[in-house]
Amino acid sequence: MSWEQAWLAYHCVVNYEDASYFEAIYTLESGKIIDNALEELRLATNKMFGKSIAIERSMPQKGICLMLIEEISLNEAGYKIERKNNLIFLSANTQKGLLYAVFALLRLAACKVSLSDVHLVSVPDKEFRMLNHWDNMDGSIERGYSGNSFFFKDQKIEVNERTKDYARLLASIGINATVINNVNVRAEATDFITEPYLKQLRVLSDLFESYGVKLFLSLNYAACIDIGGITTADPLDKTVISWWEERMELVYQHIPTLGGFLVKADSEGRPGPFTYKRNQADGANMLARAIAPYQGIIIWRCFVYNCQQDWRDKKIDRARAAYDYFYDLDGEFLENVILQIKNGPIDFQVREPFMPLFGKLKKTNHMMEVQIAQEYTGQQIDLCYLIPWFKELLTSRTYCGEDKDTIADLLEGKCCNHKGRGIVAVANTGNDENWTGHDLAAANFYGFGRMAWDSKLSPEEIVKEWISQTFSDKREVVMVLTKLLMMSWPVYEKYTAPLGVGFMVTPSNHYGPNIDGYEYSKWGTYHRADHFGIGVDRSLKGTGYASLYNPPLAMQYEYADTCPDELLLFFHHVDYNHILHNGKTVLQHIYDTHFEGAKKVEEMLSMWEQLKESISPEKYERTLIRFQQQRNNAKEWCDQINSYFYRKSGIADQHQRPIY
Ligand code: BDP
Repeated sequence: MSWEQAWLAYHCVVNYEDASYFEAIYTLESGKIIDNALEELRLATNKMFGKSIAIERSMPQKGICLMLIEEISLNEAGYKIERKNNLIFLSANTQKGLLYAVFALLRLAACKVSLSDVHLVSVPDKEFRMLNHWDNMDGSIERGYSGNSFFFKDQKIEVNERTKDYARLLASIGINATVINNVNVRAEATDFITEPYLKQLRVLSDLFESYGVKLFLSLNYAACIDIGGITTADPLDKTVISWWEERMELVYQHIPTLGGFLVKADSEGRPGPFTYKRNQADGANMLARAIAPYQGIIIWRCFVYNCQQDWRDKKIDRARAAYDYFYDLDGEFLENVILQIKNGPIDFQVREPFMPLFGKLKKTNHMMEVQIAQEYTGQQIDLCYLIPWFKELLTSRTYCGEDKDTIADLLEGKCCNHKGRGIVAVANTGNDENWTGHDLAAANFYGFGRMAWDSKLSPEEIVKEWISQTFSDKREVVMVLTKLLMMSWPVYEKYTAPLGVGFMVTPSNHYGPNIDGYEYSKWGTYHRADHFGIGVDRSLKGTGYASLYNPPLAMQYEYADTCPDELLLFFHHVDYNHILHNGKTVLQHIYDTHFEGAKKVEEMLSMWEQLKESISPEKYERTLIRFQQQRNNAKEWCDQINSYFYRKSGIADQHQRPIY
C-alpha cells in the first residue's frame, strides 16, 4: 500500500533566494537522531530544490551548521536558528533539539520565509505533547475514520516504512510521546506485556526514540487476573503487588526506553480498583510503585463514571463524576502518576465547559486530553478544524487564584504548583493514503502538534503554514482554504446540537442527528427537552455541577442570566421563549442557526469547487465527495432539529421558513 507524505511532501519551491544555503551541512555530531535529521535535510533539499546537499566535516563557505551548545533556557528540546554571514546555525542542548530545529528550518523554507534575518528561538511550552491511538490488534480502530491501523494487522505489530513516516510526522511538529493501542484493552493487547510482544515492541520503541518520541502502551488493569492467573486485582493485595513488580521488571528488561502505561479503569466496562472497594489513587499508585524503579510513568484517565447508573434521576449528573471521584484525592497520587483529564466533563462534544478539575487540582500531576479523531465533530467526513476550539480552551481562565491562571498556563506548569504536565490528543490517523481520511482533517493533526508545542500560536497562522506545506503557497489556495478551515468549527456547531446541550447524535455510531437517541438510555447524556423547554439544570437547584468551578465562574454559570449563551443549555433548563443575550429566543436561535449552518455548508462546498484547477484531481475529487456528504448531513441535522423543536413546542419560526 502506498501513502502520501502529508505536510512533509516537500513540494518543489521556486524563486526562493535562500535555497542557496541548502548546499552543505556541517556537524560534528553523530548518532541515530542526528542521522535522521541529516536524512531529512537531504531528502527535503532534493525534493524542494532539486539538488543534493553535501555533508561536510569542516565549516563550509555557505551552508547549514548543526551544533550542540549549553544553554539552560533551551531545555532538553528547544532550539535556535540564526544566520551568521553565509551560515545558518541550528543549535540546541540535545540531538532531539537539533532534529526539531531541522524540521523548523524546513518549514520556513517550505513557506518561503526569508532566512536573511532569521533569529528563531523556540522552546516547547509543554512537557508532554502526546497522541493516544485507539488501535486494536486486529487492525480496526475504535472511533477511527481513516481506514485501519498501521501499527497492527492480523494480531501482529507492524514496524516498517510507514511507521517511520509516522515518527517523522510526529517529530516534525514536536510530538514527543504516543500510545499506540486502544484504551479499551482487549485480550490480545493485554498480552503486550508478555515476551513475544515485548521483543517486537522494542523495535518500535527504538525507532520512535530515534525521532525523539517515547512509546507508551495502554494497560489492562486486570492483566494480573487475565494473564497472571491470580484471582484478584485488588491493588492492596500482596500477590497482586508482587505480580506487577515482576511484570514491570520483565517489561523494562526488554524495553528500557518505554515511557510507561496509560490506564482506563472503572469506566465503560473496564476493570479497576472500585471492584475491590479501593479508590482510584490506590489503583494508580500500586502500578506507579511497580514501575518507579525504571523511571516509568502511569498515566491514569479521569474518564471514570458509571455507565449503568440511572442518570435520569435529576439529582445525579455524569458531568460531576470525574470531579467527585478525583478532587478529594488531590495529593494522594505518587509523583510518577499523571492524571489525564478530558477537556470537558462529558465527552468531546463540539462545545462543553472545561472540566472543573482544571484549576482545582494543586497537588497532582495532570494533563488535558482532547480528541482530534472527530467522533462527535463530523467523523472526518464533515470538515471541522478544531484548533480554534482548543485555543479557546487553552486561553480560558481557571481562576485558580494565581497570576497566571489560564488552562495553557496550567498545562505549561506555570501555576498550581507546576502540576500541569502537558496535552494529549486522541489521534485521527489510519492507513488511508492521506493518513486522515479527509485531506483537510490532517490540519487537526498538524495543528494539535503545533499548539501543543506553543500555545501562543494562532489557529490561523498554523493553518496557513499547514496549507503552504501540504498544498501550495499560491495566494488563492491559501486564502480559500484558510477561510474554509477557520469557518468550519463554528459552522459545525451551528447545524448540530444547540447552545452547548450536546449529544443529539445517533447512538453508538455518533454520526448524524438522533435527538432522542440517548435521551432515555443510561449513558447520562440528556437534553431533557419537553413541550415547554430544554436543557439540564446544573445550578444548585439541579445537580450543583456549576458550583464546582472556582469563583467567579461558579456564579456566572449558576444563573441563566449570566451564563454565556453558547453554554446555556448545558447549565440550565429554560423555556423555549427564554431570551438570550443575543436578543433572540432560544427557539428562534435554534431555527436560525440551523438554517444558517446548513447554508454555510453549501458555501463551503462551492468554495472547494473554486479550487478545482489548483488541487491535484485525486485530492480534489475525494474531498469533494466529503463536502457533498457534509452538505447532506448538515441538511439532515437542520431538518430534524428544527422539526423536532417545532413539533415539541408548537412555536412557529418567525421567518416562516419551511419546517414540517
Ligand atoms: C467515548 C468513545 C469510546 C471511548 C471512550 C473513552 O465513544 O469509544 O472508549 O470515549 O474515551 O468518546 O474511553
